[in-house]
Amino acid sequence: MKNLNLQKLKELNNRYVVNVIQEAIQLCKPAKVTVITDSKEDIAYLRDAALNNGEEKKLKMEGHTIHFDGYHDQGRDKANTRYLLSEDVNWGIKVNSIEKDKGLKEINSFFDGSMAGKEMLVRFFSLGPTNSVFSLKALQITDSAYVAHSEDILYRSAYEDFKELKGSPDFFFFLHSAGRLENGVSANIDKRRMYIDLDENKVYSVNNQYAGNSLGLKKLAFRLAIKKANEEGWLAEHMFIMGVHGPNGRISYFTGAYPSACGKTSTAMISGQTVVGDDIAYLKKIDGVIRAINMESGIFGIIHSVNSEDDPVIYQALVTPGEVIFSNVLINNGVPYWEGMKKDIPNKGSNFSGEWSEGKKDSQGKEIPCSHKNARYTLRLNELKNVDSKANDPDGVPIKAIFYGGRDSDTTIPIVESLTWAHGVFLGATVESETTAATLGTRGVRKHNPMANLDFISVPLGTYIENHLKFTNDLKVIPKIYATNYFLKNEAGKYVNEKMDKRVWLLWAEGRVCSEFEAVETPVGLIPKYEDLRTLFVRELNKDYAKAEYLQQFSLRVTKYLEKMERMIKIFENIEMPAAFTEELKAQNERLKLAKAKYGEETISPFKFLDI
Ligand code: SPV
Ligand code: MN
Repeated sequence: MKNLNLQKLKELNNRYVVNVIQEAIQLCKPAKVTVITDSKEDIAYLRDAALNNGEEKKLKMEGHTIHFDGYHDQGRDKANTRYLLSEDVNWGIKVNSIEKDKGLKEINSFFDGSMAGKEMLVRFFSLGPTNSVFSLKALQITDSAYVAHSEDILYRSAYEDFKELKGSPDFFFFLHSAGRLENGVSANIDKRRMYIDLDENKVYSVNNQYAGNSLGLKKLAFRLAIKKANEEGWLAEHMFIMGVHGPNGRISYFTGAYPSACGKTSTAMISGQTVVGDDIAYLKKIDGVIRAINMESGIFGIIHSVNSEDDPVIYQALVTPGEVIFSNVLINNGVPYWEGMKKDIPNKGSNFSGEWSEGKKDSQGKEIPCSHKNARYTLRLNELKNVDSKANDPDGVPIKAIFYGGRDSDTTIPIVESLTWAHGVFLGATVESETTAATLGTRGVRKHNPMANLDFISVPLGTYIENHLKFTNDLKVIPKIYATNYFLKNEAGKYVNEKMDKRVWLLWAEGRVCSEFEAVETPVGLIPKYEDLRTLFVRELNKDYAKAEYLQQFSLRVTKYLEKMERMIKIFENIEMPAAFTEELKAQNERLKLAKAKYGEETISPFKFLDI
């Protein structure tokens, strides 16, 4: 290590920091080690490093670059993401784990010499705004300048803040190596591993580049944060945070949890509203109010179907000079193209499969699209016109409502308000969603996904839900909870809503938290009145909203709901859950059974509940 780098480490005055770096150097054997501080020069160095080592290439537009992940490294690899555990655990959910010594031995053998001839980059970050009671500190070591650059866009640099640790080991540690590169992408995908040590707050990730696998600070840190939150009585959630703008300049802050690629970013980006964060929120109780921060400062978003009509704000940022990393899109003549951009797409260029031309097939004879379904953009939130003025507030924003949603084509209605907080926790805990391209594996399979957080829950499910149930103790204001479903289809297999309709659901909920609308009580919760939605459709979208549409969208598919309850009863039968949750499940099932007996129908019109 050069003197200057040593000096930068010395100034932190933290032997734990020095120890983990020394161990990583001994194991990975880099040709060079560079410590990156918060200085402009250091950050510029890193940006150039990604271009010099070929992980990123410049595009035509100023500040834009392209990065490709390997053909088989296009999403989170759940199977090879494991907890390092010293003993067997029963968390009530599928836990992917490996015996700690065995796992460490295996992954260390992959790390051994993995940085030979390469540069090791050392970076310091804050998860959340600096100088905030919410925030955590994180140390990232990587040989991928793309990873270090992405984290620069997505998180807050915090070398200076590490000095405030005053020598304590209270930070998360992430070691990553992309492994051997071939044409700029990780070559040994069969040896891709992401191992998480919850006891020591350390994560090891090797032979990969896709951000969900490689960036310690994203979903790997999230798993560590969930455990910490559960021990300390706060919440770390897979949630957006947004300012919802009601009439007369009123702003109510909402959070919302959705599985990957199921509408989380698109809700946070609904036009007329402001965004605080789109992926991971930390929630704490402060002076009797739930407040939340975005632990990130950028967006790693899905680019598929981003276009000037549906996502005007993001689209604008993607066609304006500024710091943007595109990944796994099509590049032709230095210009990025992707499916669903509503523009003419050239019939050749380079993409995640290498040189591409229309009609190119994979080894199974399947046509390779111009861009991957999980292709992404990485940009700073402050590149967006709709960033909320409190996005970096160390005190966070006060939360008035929480949304939960899944990709459910046949059962749950577009929006429902919970009867109580406990019922809302129940609604979140019973989210079901069809799998998407954000993770490797089959798409379109219905899966139970509590709080849209199944992939990341790092404590027993019962403990996690209990933590939610008791979160409102001592609160002055209890947020309302909503379950949404943007993906309901009719019998002909057609979506019953248009993309933009979610703006109406959002503004209805905003009215509700400000005591503006009445609601109709149904067995599954409180639903909007037709008249209110009709007013909102005109106000927000300038659209007529017919009774027939309301009827199609809000009729209670009671048989389908009962089938869902059967699935839930089966799942939760074998899980140790808090009594309050079990009661909610029982009560929900009873209410549905009663309604079915009373009306004797498969599907009950929402107007029927008006007369109760
Ligand atoms: C998600 O898959 O939930 C994402 C992208 O937000 S990543 O976790 O980075 O794969
Ligand atoms: Mn996510």
